[in-house]
Amino acid sequence: MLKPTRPKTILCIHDLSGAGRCSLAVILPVLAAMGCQPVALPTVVLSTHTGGLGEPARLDGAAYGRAALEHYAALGMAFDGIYTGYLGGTDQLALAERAFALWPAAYKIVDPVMGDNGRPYSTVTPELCAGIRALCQKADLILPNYTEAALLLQRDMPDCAAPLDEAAALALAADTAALAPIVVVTGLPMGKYIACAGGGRERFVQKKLRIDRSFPGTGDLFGAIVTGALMHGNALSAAADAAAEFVASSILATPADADSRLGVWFEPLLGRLIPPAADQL
Ligand code: PXL
Repeated sequence: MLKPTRPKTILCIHDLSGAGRCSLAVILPVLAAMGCQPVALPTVVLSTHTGGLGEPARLDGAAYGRAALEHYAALGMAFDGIYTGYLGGTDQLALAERAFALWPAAYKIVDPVMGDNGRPYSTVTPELCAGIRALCQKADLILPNYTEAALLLQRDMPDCAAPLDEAAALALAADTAALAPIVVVTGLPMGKYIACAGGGRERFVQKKLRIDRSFPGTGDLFGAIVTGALMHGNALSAAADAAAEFVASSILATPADADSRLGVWFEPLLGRLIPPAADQL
């Protein structure tokens, strides 16, 4: 019997939305299924995400998060990765900055959650946007969607209905990679395909047949799988391909009459993410 290796430990700094299948509610099960140990640091606890389910009940996590980080540091915990997402405000942004300072050797993944479909989220102020841009500059990998790439580059909001060609997708990824060593830009419209593009050390465009249904939380699903796959030593393009495939399968597994505000039905597919046991390789 081989001795088990310590699971990769990833500090996850995102909101916890109870209903609606996004952020930590998606990231924790995905990373655990992939054999990683996620450590949750909720930036804010919400009854639901903010995408069309009314005004959520809200518990601010900033003071809790500051104390939790100091506790983990006092315990001498080490993190292989730090993965940040929805931050809610500048107090929550400070949690991500503090974590980066406490664990400089961790692999840092920033999903600059700020908007979608050509519009910033209502909670995103110019100050928060500037802070998230600065956080990206401290990251190893950033995962903006098409809208967020434009926000990071201080460009006009994109027309998400106007198709990009491959050269434009690669150019956008390369421009965004000025902020961090590697980048994957997601949600790029390419005619009947939807694509993600890698920039920086790896350059690629991956197209998936477009499924014209939109759900909250698919960016979190994508980011969690990329994170888990990279932690296992996969190349970025392979990680992005696996993530895009799982997101597409989860959308297809969601009945057409399901309430799209509640996200994709990924739970029955989680088993696909479980790595083979070392003695079965
Ligand atoms: O998945 C993005 C996301 C995360 N967290 C919260 C959100 C959203 C998108 O709407 O509202 C709270």
